[in-house]
Amino acid sequence: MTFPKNFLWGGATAANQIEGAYDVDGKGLSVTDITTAGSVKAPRMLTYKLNGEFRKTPGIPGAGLPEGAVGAIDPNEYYPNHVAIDFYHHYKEDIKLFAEMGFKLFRLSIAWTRIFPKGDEAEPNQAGLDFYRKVFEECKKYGIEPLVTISHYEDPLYLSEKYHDWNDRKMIELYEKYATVLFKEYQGLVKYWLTFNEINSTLLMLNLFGNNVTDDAVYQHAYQKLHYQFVASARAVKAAHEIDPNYVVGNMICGIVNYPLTPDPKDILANRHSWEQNLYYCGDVQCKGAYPSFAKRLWAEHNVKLDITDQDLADLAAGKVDLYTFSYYMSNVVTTHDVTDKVEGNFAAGARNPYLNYSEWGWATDPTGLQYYLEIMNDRYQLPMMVVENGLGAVDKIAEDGKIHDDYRIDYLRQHIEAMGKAVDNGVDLIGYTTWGCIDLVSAGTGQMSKRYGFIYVDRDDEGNGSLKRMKKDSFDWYKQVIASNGENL
Ligand code: BGP
Repeated sequence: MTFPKNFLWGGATAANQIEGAYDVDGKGLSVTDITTAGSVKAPRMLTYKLNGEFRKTPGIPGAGLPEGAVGAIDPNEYYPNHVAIDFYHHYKEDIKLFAEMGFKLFRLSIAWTRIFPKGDEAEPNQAGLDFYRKVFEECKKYGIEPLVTISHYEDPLYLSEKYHDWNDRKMIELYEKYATVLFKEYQGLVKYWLTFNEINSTLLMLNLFGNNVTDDAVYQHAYQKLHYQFVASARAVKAAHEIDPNYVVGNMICGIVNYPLTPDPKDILANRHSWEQNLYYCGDVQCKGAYPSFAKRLWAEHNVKLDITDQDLADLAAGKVDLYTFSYYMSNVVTTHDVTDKVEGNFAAGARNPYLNYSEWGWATDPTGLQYYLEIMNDRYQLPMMVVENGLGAVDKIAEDGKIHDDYRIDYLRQHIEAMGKAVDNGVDLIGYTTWGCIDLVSAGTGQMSKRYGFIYVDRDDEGNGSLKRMKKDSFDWYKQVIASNGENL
């Protein structure tokens, strides 16, 4: 197993899950700033609290915010993202620790609301631009390349309410303007960009994870939102290439592998169709620059009629991504049969795969699925690839010797790195790997701090208590040795 010589090892985060300082230096409210902590079973991204009451969106993160949601911050409520791990004030210390592990790549996102607080101002907020400049300069000091997600589930709340979660083509130009500001501002400091985090989650949420949305209006919203995001993404790719031909711009897909539960041909076909809806639909548009032939079937199934112009189609063709990136945590099974053996958890529900073990949150550990996914997508798109999220969310305990012995995390990562190595040996053009939550952060799905992924422990609990002190876990030294040996010494 040999990883390419300049393989980009590193870690990944998102602004709203690490930065805190949610209202500092002119930042506006993001949709994530009004979400409170959820629970193991209730995916938080689908829930928000307004006037003391939990409400559910129609199945799409950020969708359906009612009038009055803007400014609905209850002083008596705990919002985990408001402080998070306070990366805003600890970034130097944190990047130094990443450098000590030997990171070549650090994935982070930019909070749109630091740059444009409401999302549609004429001029960007200078303090927001300055913050990310300082972060990128700090990375550069250590030879760490930033990998920047332009939008990671953190739309400006003002825009989300005004345009009903991307249900208006006006969002395209606002996003394009925001992205263009970034491409101009950080030229020379950033090379790798991702347009939208897990863009396909809009579709995944509809009928995976125990959601069984059948309402055509919800599909209409989901596909229209995606169309506007595809055009916004394509226009951003084009702008990036015009501003700097060296920019490498990728998509980002939530890479959940599905398997048929039985050899019943009906299950095999259902599984293929789930790949089409959940993975290929977004991947094809962003990598091939056009809608796939099965799109017509998907739209017809739910009477979806889309606002698509000829200019949109030209934009899609002109804005193909340079890089295919994805997150990978688990696999699921698909069946047309009734099942009794089910798994339940946060973002994981349905039939249980008897060959796999499940985490406390119901996520199946499946390294072979990662190899399978890499080989399929390499074949389909023939693009360089990066795994930009992967890891094990687990509760860590400080042992009597004052250390954190997270051998379970090391085991999980070792198996997945081995799987990537096998894919590389089979010819997959894999160029980078960033583990999710390289430093402990607020869980997106639950709002918990106790669902930890990091090599670096952060002293903060689910209620917001703790000193925010950073501590190296056992996995810290292990990952350092993995990077130093370019994946040989696992
Ligand atoms: C992905 C998101 C991340 C991250 C990760 C882990 O879907 O892109 O933001 O949070 O999942 O999920 P969780 O935080 O729910 O454990």
